[in-house]
Amino acid sequence: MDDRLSAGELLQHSWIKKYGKVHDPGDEEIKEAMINIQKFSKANKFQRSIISILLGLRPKQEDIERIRRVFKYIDSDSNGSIDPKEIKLMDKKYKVLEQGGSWTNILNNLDLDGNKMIDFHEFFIASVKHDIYLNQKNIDYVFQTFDRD
Ligand SMILES: [Ca+2]
Ligand SMILES: [Ca+2]
Repeated sequence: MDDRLSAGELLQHSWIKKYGKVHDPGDEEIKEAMINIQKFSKANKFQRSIISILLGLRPKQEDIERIRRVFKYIDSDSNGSIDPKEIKLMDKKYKVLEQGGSWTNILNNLDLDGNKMIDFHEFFIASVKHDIYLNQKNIDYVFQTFDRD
């Protein structure tokens, strides 16, 4: 029995060594997501619904993948949702919470379906870079959609 690694195993082995960390989000990505979440939570209800409609219509695949990595990273107990405890833990490292702010309140504003947990969909809407989506073309599109009656 040959105990050398097969080509496939070898490839996988060196890939893990070299790129194994590629699926962990970078500090900048996490920080940016948390800053965006905070910004989003301060927008009014109308602005928040426009953003969520836009993102529901035309999410960019690269954004979904990037934000999913950040989401999984913050979701430390891997139960598929983020709670205040988990994001507070992150903030100990990244310190993005503004003075007088509260992650519990921020997450409340993100919780669109009111189940007290932030799922990926809710997290994505809040943490993606909004200005890319908030261009005139997209906003016109939303208003045309609502203008039909
Ligand atoms: Ca969790
Ligand atoms: Ca929720």
